[in-house]
Order: sequence, then C-alpha cells, then structure tokens
Amino acid sequence: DASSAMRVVDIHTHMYPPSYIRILESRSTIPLVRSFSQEPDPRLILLQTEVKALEEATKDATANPPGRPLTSHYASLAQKIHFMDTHHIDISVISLANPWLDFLDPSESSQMAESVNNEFSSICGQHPARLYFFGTLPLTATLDTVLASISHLKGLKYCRGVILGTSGLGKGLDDPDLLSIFEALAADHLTIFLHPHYGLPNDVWGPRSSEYGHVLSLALGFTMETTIAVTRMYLSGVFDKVRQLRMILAHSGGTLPFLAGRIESCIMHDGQLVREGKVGKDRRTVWDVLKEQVYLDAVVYSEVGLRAAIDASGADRLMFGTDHPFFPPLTTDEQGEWESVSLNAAAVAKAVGEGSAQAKAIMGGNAIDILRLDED
Ligand code: 5CU
Repeated sequence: DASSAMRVVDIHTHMYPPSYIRILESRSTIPLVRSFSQEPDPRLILLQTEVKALEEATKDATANPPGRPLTSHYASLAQKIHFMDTHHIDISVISLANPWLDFLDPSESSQMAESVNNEFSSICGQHPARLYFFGTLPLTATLDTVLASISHLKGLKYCRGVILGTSGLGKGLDDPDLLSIFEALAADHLTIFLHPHYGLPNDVWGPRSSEYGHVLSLALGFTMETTIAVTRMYLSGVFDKVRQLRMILAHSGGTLPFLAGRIESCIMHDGQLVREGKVGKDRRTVWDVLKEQVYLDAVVYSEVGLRAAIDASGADRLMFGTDHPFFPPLTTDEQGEWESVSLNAAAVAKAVGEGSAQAKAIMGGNAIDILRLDED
C-alpha cells in the first residue's frame, strides 16, 4: 500500500568472486582477464563479439581496448555495499555474472559450483537481511551432479534461486533432458533468473560492427537471445510440463512482452502445429505463461519498455534491478550515482507514478514477496 515505507530491492546485480577472477586470469580464450600495457585496469573479455578487438589490441598498442575495465566493482563486497548505500538499495539478490560455469571442463564444474555457491552464501552471511543470492549450476557436469548442486543450494540459507544462461546442457532450454532439473528447482521453490550471454552470431552485425562498440550485441543480441530461449521453452511445452516453474527474465524479457502477440499469431497460423493438434482451445498461451510463470526485471531503461512489461506480466510481477557492475558511468565518478540505475528508477516512476503503490511494489515489495526476502 502507498502509505508504507518503500524498500528498494535490486534483483539483477552481479559479482565475480575472487576465485572466479583467478580462473579468468589463467585463461587464453574467452572468457578471460588480461592486462594491456596501454590500459590502467586489466580488461575483462567475455563476449564472442570482443574476440576481434582482443586480437587487434594484442598486436597493436594503439587499437581500441577490448572488453571492459575490470574494476573493483566486480569482485569487492565492500564496493557492492557502497553501491547499494549510494543508490538507497536496501536488499540485493546477487548472482554470478555471465558466462557462469558454462565454459568449464565437466571435471572442474562440480567443485567450482560448490565453492562459488559457498562463497556467495558466506558473502550474504556477512550482511544478513541485506544480501541474498541466486546460485550457479555446474551445467557441464552430469545430470546427477547438477541435481546434487540443486540440493546443496536448497540448504543454503540465503539462496533464493539460480541464475541460468540460455545454453542449458548445450542444446538450449527446450532440451527434454533439462526437465528433471526444472522439476527439482520448482519443487524446491528456487526461482530461475534467466540471463543472456551468447547473443546472436557475429555475422548478423555486419562488416562494420567494430565501429559500433558493444551496442549491437548488448542492446539487441542479449535481448533476442532471451526472447528466443523463452519462446523455444514455450513451444516445447516446458511451462505446461512443470507448472510450478518460476522464471525471472532479465532485461524485462528481452523483447517478449512486445512480441508475444506476434508469437501467438504465428502459432495460430502455423499449418504444422495446427495439424499436430498443438493449437487446441484449452492451450495456455504465451500471455498466460507471462502472467502465471514468468516474472520480469525492470532493467529496460525506459518508460515505454516498462509499460509493455507491465501490460504483459502485471505490475505485481516486475522487479527492479541495476545490472551492477556493468554499465558504470564513463564521465562521472564511479563511486557516485550511476546513470544506468537512475534511468531504470525514473522509468518506474514515470510508468506508474512516483511513490505509488505500484512503484513501491516494483522497486522492492514484489521481490520481497516473491523471493521471500523477509524470511530468515
Ligand atoms: O557489458 C556487458 O558485456 C554485460 C555483460 O556481459 N553481462 C551483463 O549482465 N551486462 C552487461
């Protein structure tokens, strides 16, 4: 209700624990961390679209620096708390940033998942009632190992779900082999935070892409990746098969709220699907899934996108996020306010009215209810 105090919860906020950074420093292919004589900070190089710039900067000290600067914001807990205090964030639900453990050899991923999840758990324990986390699954390991990791997470006091990329076990999220993982997560009330990493194939961006920085892959590649992953899940029937499955979609669902109508129309007009009896009257539509099993973060940076998200899923299913430590300010002090945060907060205020009950819900109340952040 509008008269109660607002609590701000950031459900989209990442960290790389120091042990994970050490792995990145030891690597020669992406994801990696590397220092360049021409740059003050080491560079964090994550994306396929950054490989060309990495090669060029290795050969030529005057070339554009690859990736992004690896500042203390990525691994320091003190910095996370400072960021929260600066932006009046009461609670953060932290998660490992992409590409999680996707690149690890199966022999390493189980142990790494256990140690990353324990590290997140102990980080949260240092600031009880301010920090919770989404765990990370060892998806390159065996199914039994992944299920054991879910059991481990279930026992960690501050864990509220798992962060998941779109590759799943290697074949995407419509892979039937994932069903037992989804069922285990749903049974344990662990919410999936679905987050992109892989974008779209490099050649989609054309021969001039190096002139455009990271804009195309982050603004469009990431969001289409999420949209495609969830649409594939929907088409394969995952949401019907695991009715208790709950997913928060990063970046307000990519473009899903905007495209749901077109997806629905394409389904209704698809001869193959109709012939196979997949378009029956009792079918749960994409709209139904958006309102029943999907939550959206509010990391969309504009009132227009936020309104689409609210219309598609409901103001009671949206949750504020920052994407910290990505998108730092480039021309003002990184220890001060970040424009990437104020853009998202302003979009909420514009879309539903500053201080309104809906604004309070989106800024924190929904996350507290949905992720049980009032429980010990
Ligand atoms: O700036 C970027 O590349 C990213 C990223 O990799 N992951 C993320 O969550 N946001 C921005």
